[in-house]
Amino acid sequence: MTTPPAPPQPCSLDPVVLDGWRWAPFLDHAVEALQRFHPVAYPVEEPFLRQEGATGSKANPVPVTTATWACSTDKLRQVRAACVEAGNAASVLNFVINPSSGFDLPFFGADLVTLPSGHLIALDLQPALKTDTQHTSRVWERLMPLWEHWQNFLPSGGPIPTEAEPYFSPGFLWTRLPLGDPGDDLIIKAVFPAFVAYLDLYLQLVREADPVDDERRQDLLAGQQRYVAYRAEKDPARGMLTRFHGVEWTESYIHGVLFDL
Ligand code: DBV
Repeated sequence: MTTPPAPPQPCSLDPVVLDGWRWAPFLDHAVEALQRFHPVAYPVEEPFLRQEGATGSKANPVPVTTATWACSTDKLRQVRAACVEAGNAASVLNFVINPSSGFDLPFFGADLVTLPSGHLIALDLQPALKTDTQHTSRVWERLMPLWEHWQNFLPSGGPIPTEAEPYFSPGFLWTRLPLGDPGDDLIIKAVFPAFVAYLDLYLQLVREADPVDDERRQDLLAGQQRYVAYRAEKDPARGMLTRFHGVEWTESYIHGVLFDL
């Protein structure tokens, strides 16, 4: 007797396919660039791999999909992309690389957000230990030329909350762009190449990173935990995700998947 083959299980490495999703080239690039690090699946429960919802009005509902891609590698504890497509209401890629605390590495963070009010772009190599020059100076010295080059093409996004200050680098690329012209063009000509350049530098740092001793690991872990707790507590997407998918799903997603250290 032969048992029928089990249906394929959804997996965090499955490609994210979202109709009309404007950030697809960014995630495709990142997934491709990660291949040489031999990514393995990162456990994500099924309701968070893909979740459908709705926004808009009863008379005019807009379908919403939120999908997750995630992996880990020997030096990266969790690499994850939160992907939201809701037609004219929202299109988002929030992409964070969480290094293992056994390596002296920053976080990679990208928040690429399109709302009816415009695009909001945040890109950074964020420190776990901002006041520790051993942790920051090697990174910032290579990051600042990229920031100086690419921020030039993009208007500043304006002030960020002072309480967020400990979690940003001086190379924080931050802009708000209008929908349509010239925003869409700047996404192709400046935001995409900046994303590629920041990720390139990050992955170069990953290649170069050597294991740290146990005392250093404890310090890095403490810094990472502060950062992740801050991001979970202040997640600017909480309101949007709650409208789309409800409070219970959203809180589990934020604490159990997106910021889970
Ligand atoms: N932001 C997230 C996650 C998102 C997400 C997990 C799943 O951390 C989306 C989606 N960010 C998102 C949305 C908004 C923002 C705003 C939907 C708009 C919220 C709104 O206007 O209703 C950078 N993101 C922001 C803001 C900042 C950041 C400073 C503006 C906040 C405000 O105006 O109140 N997010 C912040 C940051 C990183 C990041 C520095 C890392 C690079 O990911």
